[in-house]
Amino acid sequence: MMRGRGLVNRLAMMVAAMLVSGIAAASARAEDGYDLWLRHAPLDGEVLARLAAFDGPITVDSADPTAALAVDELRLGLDRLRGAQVQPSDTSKPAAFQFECDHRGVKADGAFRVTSSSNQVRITAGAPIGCLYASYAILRELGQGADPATLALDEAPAMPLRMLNHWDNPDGHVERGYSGRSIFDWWHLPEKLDSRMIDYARANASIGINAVAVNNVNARAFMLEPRYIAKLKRLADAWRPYGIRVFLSARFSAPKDIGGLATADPLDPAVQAWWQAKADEIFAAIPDFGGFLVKANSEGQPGPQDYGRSHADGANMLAAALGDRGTVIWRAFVYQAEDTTDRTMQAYDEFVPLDGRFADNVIVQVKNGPLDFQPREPFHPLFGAMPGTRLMLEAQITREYLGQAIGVAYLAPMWKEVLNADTGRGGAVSDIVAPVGMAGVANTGSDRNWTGTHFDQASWYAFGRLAWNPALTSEAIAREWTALTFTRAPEPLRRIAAMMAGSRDIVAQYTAPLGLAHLMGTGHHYGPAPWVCDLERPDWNPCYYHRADRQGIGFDRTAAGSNALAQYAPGVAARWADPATIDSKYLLWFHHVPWDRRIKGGDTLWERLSAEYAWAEINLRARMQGWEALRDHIDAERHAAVAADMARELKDARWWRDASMAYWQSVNGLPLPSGARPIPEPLEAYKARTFPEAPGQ
Ligand code: GCV
Repeated sequence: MMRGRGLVNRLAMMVAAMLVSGIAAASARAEDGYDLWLRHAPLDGEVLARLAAFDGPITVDSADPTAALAVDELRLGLDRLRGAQVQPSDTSKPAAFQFECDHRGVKADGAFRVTSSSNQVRITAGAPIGCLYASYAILRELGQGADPATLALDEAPAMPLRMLNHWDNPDGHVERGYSGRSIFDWWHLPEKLDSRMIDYARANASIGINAVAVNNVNARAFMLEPRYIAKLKRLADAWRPYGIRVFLSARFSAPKDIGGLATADPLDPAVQAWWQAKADEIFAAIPDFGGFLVKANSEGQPGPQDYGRSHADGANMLAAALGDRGTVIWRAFVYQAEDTTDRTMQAYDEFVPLDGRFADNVIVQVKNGPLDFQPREPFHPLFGAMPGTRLMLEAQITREYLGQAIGVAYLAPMWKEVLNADTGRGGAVSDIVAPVGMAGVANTGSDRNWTGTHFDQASWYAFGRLAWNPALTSEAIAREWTALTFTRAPEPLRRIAAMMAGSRDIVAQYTAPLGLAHLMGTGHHYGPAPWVCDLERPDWNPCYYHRADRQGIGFDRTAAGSNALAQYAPGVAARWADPATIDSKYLLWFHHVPWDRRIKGGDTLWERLSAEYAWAEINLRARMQGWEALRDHIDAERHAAVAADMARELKDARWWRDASMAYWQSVNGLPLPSGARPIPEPLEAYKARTFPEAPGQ
């Protein structure tokens, strides 16, 4: 009896202590991924002991709401890191964490400095947002096991605009979304604000994201109506303390669609007045409104060319309406149905002649490659080719063409590939976009873990970290994210980060080997369909891109073909001009190569193509075994979820290989290379597969 009562009392005391510390929910909560990289798993051992000396209060010199959040976030994070050992801070002691959020010596753009001594951490920032970023940075360091007594950070964001673009529709469907429904509850706004909106803002602020375009670039004009402005205002007010400005995707024809005008011609004074009044109305509700994101004259969207005007005419008209209050982000993702010699060349052809003609508050947003977020593309030739225009990089975090939240594809290596690419025209892509910014097409949704798979959180994280500092390596970011999200134990951490590092290459290997592109299913973009050749627009057909015939495969973009190579600086073009020397990952992007041509490494093209698929399968199996070996280091719920993701990816990779090889064989008439696994089903069986249930369409 006595012993039993003693145990009950001890348990009661533990529960009380947990409630005091505010961690009850955290420790009781299953690891379902909702907390992202902000779970702040309790420290132990020596690292925890080092934190004990920092038991004085947290002080701040500012009454600003963002400064208050900096304190709250740090306190919450420290409490969680201290786990069951947390004590209320000793207010008789000097400050353990001292914030100065209005420090003249630090820039006000979010920069901060952190210095520390044996029992005190001092944070200085030029503005409260710098203090908030510093809180997250301190927690990031401590969460990786850093010694609080030796913290020394001096950081500033490399890019002014660090933005997420949501392709979320007002009805809750997300275009190219694979993680549930939209996180935005337009139905209940503005009266009700879902608490997820705050968690979303925290997650974004913790990685430095400072702008969000809330709606699809395939925009609905009614989102500019007063009732939507009221909804947007509620979001803007909620996110302001986290340093996040809202942007709206604007439909160019809105003056006609909802404004009662007969035209949306950007040179028409009535149209100009309509946008001016609209901008004034939005700024009256949301003084720090970011501006408009516009997809114009692309894939059926309206635009200035409908009136014989240029992209610059359209963008500048909107820019004048915003004035110095906001920014127009004008997308360079354009291609016309009529001009189909080589779709990858159209943006360059349309935009380069407009260089220098965009207003100062216009940014042209350029996808990483010239086609469309394929698993692998060379960098977009517009980077470096428009020195008189502010260009920002558009990346896709959601995996439209990279497996759609199935399996693992960590995308930082892909973005680093483009950021590091030397344009041959005065710097790397990162040099060109760093003064402006980077946008990522969001992969968030209503799924409990936000992103469909646990590992897809890593790409969201990495996107923010790279926009903050493009010099970070994808490996370092993977290690950081793994420590915060899964485990700090060095060996499992090393193995997980290594798995992540090669994951995108594996997807490219089985969906787009050797520089092939756009081989996926029509509409939903899921799975292989290289056989599709008869869609109404030539440049929507996989055949248009792979150009496979009896002799060979690949798109000739040399001078003998479309000459897209000439859009690159001569030094860059020279690197890719010769099929014998080009990096094989771009071989079939730039060259049409005979099936029997011996390529780098000695195999024939046909043998090598077959081998790429086989290697992908081997890599995926090895990764599954590697994950299985980590079972004891990962909580059961997330371990099982990831194992299931990996199994599905292996199945899909085998399908990609079988269906693709069956089709290539039907074109080239060659036997399978020796040693290749037989193809289990006839080509017709692969062609017959349909996926009406595929999400994101
Ligand atoms: C939002 C690709 C996608 C479209 C997307 C478009 C774009 O074509 O498949 O869903 O539309 O890119 O970036 O505008």
